[in-house]
Amino acid sequence: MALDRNSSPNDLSAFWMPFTANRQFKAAPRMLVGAEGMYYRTADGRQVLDGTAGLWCCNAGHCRPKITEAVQKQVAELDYAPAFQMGHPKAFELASALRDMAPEGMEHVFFTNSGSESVETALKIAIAYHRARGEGARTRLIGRERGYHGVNFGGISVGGIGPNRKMFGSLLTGVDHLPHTHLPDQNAFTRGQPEHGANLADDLERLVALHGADTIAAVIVEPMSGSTGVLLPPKGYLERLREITRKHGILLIFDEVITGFGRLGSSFAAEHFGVLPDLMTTAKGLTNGVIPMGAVLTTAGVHDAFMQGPEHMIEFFHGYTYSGNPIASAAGLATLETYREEGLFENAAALAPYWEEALHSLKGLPHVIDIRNMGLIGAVELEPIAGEPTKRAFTAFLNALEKDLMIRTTGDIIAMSPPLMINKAQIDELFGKLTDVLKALD
Ligand code: PXG
Repeated sequence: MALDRNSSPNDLSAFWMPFTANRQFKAAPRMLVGAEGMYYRTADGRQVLDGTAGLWCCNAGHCRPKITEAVQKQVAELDYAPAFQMGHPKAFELASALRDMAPEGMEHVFFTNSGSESVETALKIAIAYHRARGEGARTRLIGRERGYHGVNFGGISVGGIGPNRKMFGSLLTGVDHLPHTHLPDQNAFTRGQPEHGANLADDLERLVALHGADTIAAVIVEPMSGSTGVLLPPKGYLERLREITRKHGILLIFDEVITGFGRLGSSFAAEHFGVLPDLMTTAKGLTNGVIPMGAVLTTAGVHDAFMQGPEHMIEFFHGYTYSGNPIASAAGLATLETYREEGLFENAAALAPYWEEALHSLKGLPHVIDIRNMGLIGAVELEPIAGEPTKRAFTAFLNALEKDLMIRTTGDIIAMSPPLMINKAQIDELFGKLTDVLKALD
């Protein structure tokens, strides 16, 4: 009998799985074999409600016809075109479409293949930008504690998650960090942006005094931290960061890999919060997760600084074999069309209050020490089991899956970010199941 690799691989040992407890997984595998709309299908035929849009990326839901057809058509028409010194129309079309949906002032788009690559690209643009303008001493990068900027060396250097950094040597030099903005004592159970903590942005003045503004290239932050447990910017915080960076000629990079493409009910967090950075990193929802792709958006000022010297010369010595790949570009165009045609960002904005209400109804359940939300994002922080951090939330994740609900956990925080096509009945289904899971937790 032919082996059905779609439902049951016969050997799990070769695949070293990313960010996974490999031994635990392989002892009790959790396989997804299909998906449609809001639901995954498991190998044993169950329909699992997707509470996380895959990994925060399938914002339009799963196997959406327009995106599927665009990919199928493109792969048969132009499979690949060299990314360097050659072009193909769809990459230009997608860049224009992105510019059009981005906040006013974002003018140019550099394509990558992931959020991590977008971060590396943005950091390199920032350093090279200053050098191109004759300020080559501006090489320092400033990130933030608990920040997540992917897993490459630049990203983990500016990132602030201990376990993602500590095994990997000395990282980039010349990096410093702002304090994180998670203040549970003052802000627990806040709906939306917390009141306290804007002053934490002033720490940037301390770093400027310490290092000298003329050595600092850029500050990179997630406007809302996702993977570190849904940490919202305190009211006034991002505005303050913008003010201080502008004052000192430091570029501000918003890492919008999670917050981009409707997650907060707006195209991007920059628009949502009314703060315009100099660069924005994106990925994930750009292609609905269907084909790997990322993009860095920049202002005209940043881009134009590179457009000098002889015209036959390459202006920026950076790029990837798959930058603007035709199939990814086709997927991106169809994804943006799907968002627009179905009004998915508007749906996210319209449902956000209902989502908030349902989420905060979990207050008072066992072990729940904080709840945070914005747009279609929610987090439930659990009291860790003494001496066994992460175990309580991981158990909740496993138990939720038993009840046909997929959530994400980071530390002892449950994070949820459903596809933006979710409806009220599915929000009820999600929080109904999660309530049962939390009530039964030890
Ligand atoms: N920046 C941010 C803000 C991210 O959230 C990346 C960069 C890196 O993207 P890539 O495409 O290289 O993975 C991310 C990725 C989770 C989770 O469950 C979050 C991410 C990835 C996987 C899981 O929190 N964020």
